[in-house]
Amino acid sequence: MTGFKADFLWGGAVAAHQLEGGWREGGKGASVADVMTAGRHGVPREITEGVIEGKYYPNHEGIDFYHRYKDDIKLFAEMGFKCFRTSIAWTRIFPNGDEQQPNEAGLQFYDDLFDECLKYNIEPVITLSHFEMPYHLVTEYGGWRNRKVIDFFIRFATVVFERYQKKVKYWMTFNEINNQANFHEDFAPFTNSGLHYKPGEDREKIMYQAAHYELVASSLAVEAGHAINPDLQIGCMIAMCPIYPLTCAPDDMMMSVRAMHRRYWFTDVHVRGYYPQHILNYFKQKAFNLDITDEDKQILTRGCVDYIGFSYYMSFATKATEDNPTLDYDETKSLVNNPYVKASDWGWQIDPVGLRYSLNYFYDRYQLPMFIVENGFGAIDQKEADGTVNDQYRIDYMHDHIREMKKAVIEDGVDLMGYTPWGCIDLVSAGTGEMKKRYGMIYVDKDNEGNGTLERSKKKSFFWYQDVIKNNGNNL
Ligand code: P53
Repeated sequence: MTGFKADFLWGGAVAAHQLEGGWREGGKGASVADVMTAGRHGVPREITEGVIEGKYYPNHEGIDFYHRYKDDIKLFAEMGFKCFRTSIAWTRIFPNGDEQQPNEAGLQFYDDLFDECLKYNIEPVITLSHFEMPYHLVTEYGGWRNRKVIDFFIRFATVVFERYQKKVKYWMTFNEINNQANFHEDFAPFTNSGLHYKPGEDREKIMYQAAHYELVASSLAVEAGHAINPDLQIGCMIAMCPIYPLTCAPDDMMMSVRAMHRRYWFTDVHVRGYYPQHILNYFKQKAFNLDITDEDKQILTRGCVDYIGFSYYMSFATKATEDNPTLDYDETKSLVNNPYVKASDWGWQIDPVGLRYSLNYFYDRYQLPMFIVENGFGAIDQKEADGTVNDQYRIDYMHDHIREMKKAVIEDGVDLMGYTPWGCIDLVSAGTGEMKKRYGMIYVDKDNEGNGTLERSKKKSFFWYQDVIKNNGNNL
């Protein structure tokens, strides 16, 4: 191997709720993203009981991609994209989630969107559930804590697999399914699983139950997708933030292993079709008594994923402490700063070598093709007087990460399908709801309060990435 494959999937990634807007158009229902206000670094987004008048919900308008997608895809084509990763908003297809029949206007929207991509030979890469489940499923069913949601999801998945099987080959089931390992905070359980905890509930147990139903649903979706069209490639999607030991003290190393267990067992189930023993022991130790039936276990073996999609932004570090003799991992308490790397303005530790490490971690375990479906640098951009944005820091970030992924391919021999940097066009941040945490290579004129013309312009990184794609990464 001397470089990336000839058909390497260079592109960009977004999610429906972060850019489409049009939250009430074409019959769309409200999703979990539609009841989240804007926060900022250190100030969580508020999850409101329904949409409350007078509050600002940044996802309602997004960057108005719903109306502007043709112009935006034209810019992606100009950059040379081979693929474009987005999600299908479940609420455009089943506005409440529990209907029997899909909403034709929503289906038509994605037909048009995919046709527009294909016009430029851009392959759509589609996530089924990216932090945007119908809000109705939260209020009426309690989100993924309820087994019934599996059926609703499978109905949705089957409808879109059937409808788009000739237009979309690459799919993923649940975006960053393992974010909810951070169940002490409200954000991840709500966005992953529609879990709105009541005071006093056993958050951890409910999270594991919800994740189990999602893993069963993912497996059923993979099985259904392959039955509809065996050519479909259906992957999982894991938020990969490797957790290093702070030192080589044996207990720190073991703490890192235990932390990785707790954040990445999801991948084992997706790939191998069964739970790893350590997590079963943990369930027993905690006396969780989860609803995992023999039939579920059967289902899990039948829908193993075709590839591993993952996001990579940063690495974490952890250490053993005296008040934690059992080396138990708690994501809100167990992470420490890594003194060897710098962090972004939002505290995300920048670690390109960690991407090479992650590719090796996955490939050593699973030997499946991998797809880096998110990577990027959330930063504050300054528009110059002449309208340009000199985002050299973003170029540096991507350059360094692509260099490391190239080493993983050429020297370590991992099987890598593609690379789609996150937020190829500026969009609403998932974690904070801000606009000013920008990832794009295309600038969008809109601020945190929702003001701006929504006009698009090319940043310096636009031309840099165009060149990378043209050279299939050989120029780096
Ligand atoms: P924002 C946490 C850790 C890693 C990735 O994130 C994460 C999160 C959640 O914030 O999310 C993914 O916008 C996610 C995207 C998101 C992107 O990373 O918080 O799949 O929806 O926008 C970047 O800076």
